[in-house]
Amino acid sequence: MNLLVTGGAGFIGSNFILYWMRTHPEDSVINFDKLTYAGNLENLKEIENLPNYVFIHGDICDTNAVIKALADVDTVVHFAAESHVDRSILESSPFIQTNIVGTHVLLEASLKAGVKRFHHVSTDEVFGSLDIHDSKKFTEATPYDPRSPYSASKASSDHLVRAYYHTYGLPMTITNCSNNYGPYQFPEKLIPLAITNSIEGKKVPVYGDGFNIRDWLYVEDHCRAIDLVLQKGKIGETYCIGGTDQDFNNLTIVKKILSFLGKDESFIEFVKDRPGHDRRYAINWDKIHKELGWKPLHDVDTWLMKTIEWYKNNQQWWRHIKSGEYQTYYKEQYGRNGGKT
Ligand code: NAD
Ligand code: TDX
Repeated sequence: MNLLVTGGAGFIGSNFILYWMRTHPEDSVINFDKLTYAGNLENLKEIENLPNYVFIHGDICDTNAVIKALADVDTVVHFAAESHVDRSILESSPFIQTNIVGTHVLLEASLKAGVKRFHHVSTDEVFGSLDIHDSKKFTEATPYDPRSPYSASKASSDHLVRAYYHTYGLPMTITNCSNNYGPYQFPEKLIPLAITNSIEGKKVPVYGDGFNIRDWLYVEDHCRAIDLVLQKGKIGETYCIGGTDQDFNNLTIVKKILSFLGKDESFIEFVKDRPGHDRRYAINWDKIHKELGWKPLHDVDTWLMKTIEWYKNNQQWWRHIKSGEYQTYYKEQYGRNGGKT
């Protein structure tokens, strides 16, 4: 396969490229990335000199650059996005631009280039919020009900991808997955923020009462799922991908991290809640399990410990990030006093 991976310098995209080069060494990969604050070519050091890997510094909103990049491509795997909910609340325009307009540019160009597969990476957040006392889970049939500028922009992109399939026959697949965690995740998201703050001896900010629930998916399990969808998934279909069978609220996840790092609960700091904070996400991943044989390789504790080990062993990677522009964002998001309640 000749793949174009958009957003390949970000967290999931770079894990996906590293995974792909390892498991499909005969394939070629073009990484097309704008290198926003979230893009980091450091993540790809170990493969950057391979003859079948090329990096293109480009914006998915730039039609000419996208058309040029697609010249010999048969498969597009679309990760590029603005991905952080809190940033979408502070300023939504880049989310509309990249996630909606950028996806549209990519769809048009992919259709014209005649790609054999357009795989769109989306999120469970498009389905809205479940009740914490409910046992219901999101499935491929759950109606869309996005509630943040981020999830609304991702929902729009999903609708566009489906429209290009139904109207023009673009051969697409979509995956809607839950919260990812693992190596190379930017320390603005809960798990890497909690791990790195704890290592630094800082408090971990927990929004609201900490009872919000997320479904946690280890990034390598996610990459394996996308691989299966590309190899065996049905054109036009959507697959939900989740990482757990059981609900874990944010407090439980943070307490696990603190305990694995030998810290006590005094490191938890309850801060002002996120506006419109979705209460619970939970994924029923029966379809991808039954149809494609996918399941997570390990449980959350095992993957969480592996993730913590990675952050302990790669401090230069995240300390460098946390010493830059990140500090301005952190102050704006958490306030001078840490946004305490
Ligand atoms: P990320 O923020 O770590 O990386 C995004 C990457 O996209 C960066 O490398 C950035 O430079 C690039 N990018 C941004 N705008 C671009 C543009 N206009 N043109 C080209 N490149 C651009 O994101 P992530 O966490 O790796 O998420 C990847 C995808 O997976 C996103 O589509 C996101 O919505 C989806 N997703 C993420 C999660 C999660 O938990 N992280 C869960 C579900 C779905
Ligand atoms: O400091 C924090 N304190 C806190 O309590 C942060 C950053 C988050 N939280 C809470 C909010 C959520 O309930 O933790 C939970 C997880 O938050 P994030 O890591 O910001 O992820 P979330 O908002 O759930 O969205 C993530 O999963 C779905 C990704 O950022 C999205 O890109 C993806 O689509």
